[in-house]
Amino acid sequence: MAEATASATGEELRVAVDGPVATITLDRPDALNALTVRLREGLLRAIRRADRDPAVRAIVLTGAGRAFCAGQDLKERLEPDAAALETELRERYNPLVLAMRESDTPIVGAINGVAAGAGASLALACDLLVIADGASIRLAFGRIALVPDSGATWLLPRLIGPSRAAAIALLDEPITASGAVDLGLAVKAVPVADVLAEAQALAARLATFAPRALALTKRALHHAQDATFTDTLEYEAVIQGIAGRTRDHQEGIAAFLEKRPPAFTGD
Ligand code: LHQ
Repeated sequence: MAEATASATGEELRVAVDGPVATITLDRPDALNALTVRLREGLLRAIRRADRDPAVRAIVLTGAGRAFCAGQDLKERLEPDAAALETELRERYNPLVLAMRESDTPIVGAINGVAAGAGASLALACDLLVIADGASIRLAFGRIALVPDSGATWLLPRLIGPSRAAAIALLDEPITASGAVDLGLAVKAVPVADVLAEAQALAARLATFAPRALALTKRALHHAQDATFTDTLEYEAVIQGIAGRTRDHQEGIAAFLEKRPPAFTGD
């Protein structure tokens, strides 16, 4: 496994690439991987870099230690030069969750422990989640008199339905691991010792599919959330045309007819 440790450059995260899977680990375990300016900027760079790398076909996002991510580093908020919340969101959080949503490379969240505040938003912005049995997803904004942000007010109602999202957001109810599976937020809940390996296995499975088709599928699913049925049919026609012109589509048909597994190259 090739390990590139970004902490040498002060990014407070680690990136390890194993074949087609890049694992990004938030690495401030003593502060439950709370997000500093440095960590947010490092994470944005790491996601963009992995997404641009044609050898990387799936990304896993996880946290070091007992938490996934406790959201904004609240101590940093007390520093005299801390930016206004709206500036922080516009300049640092929003680009991060947008990069995750717009990443052509699918992102699997390995939710190893608590995901709170903006950490919950990061979890919601992943394409697939595997969650550890004792972990939880908590909006956690109520306790500090803030509002769910970083996409949570858009993502949560679409992922689990508006009335359940309202109950969770207004009452600041934690979503347990089994709750996350029941709500359809997580693919599975597993013992904490297995969560990273399970997420990496899921990522490796994603990596066997044609990357262009996966990227287009992700785009189509996102597009459909705001489109009419008629618009969606047209969008599907357009992107199916694009997918149909790839070499990987030809390879898929050839492999089917030759009764062998396809070897997709991304072309
Ligand atoms: C932390 C943090 C933390 C610093 C634990 N910061 N140190 C906000 C503003 C700006 C713009 C954008 O939008 C946002 C979005 C947000 O993310 S707001 C929400 C921020 N996050 C929170 O409010 C969660 C705060 N943390 C907690 O509620 C608890 O720590 C949870 C429920 C996550 C875990 O509880 P415990 O397992 O009991 O752990 P703990 O509370 O004892 O924390 C362990 C250590 O981690 C502790 O440090 P210490 O030196 O005492 O051992 C905490 O101070 C530190 N830590 N979260 N966000």
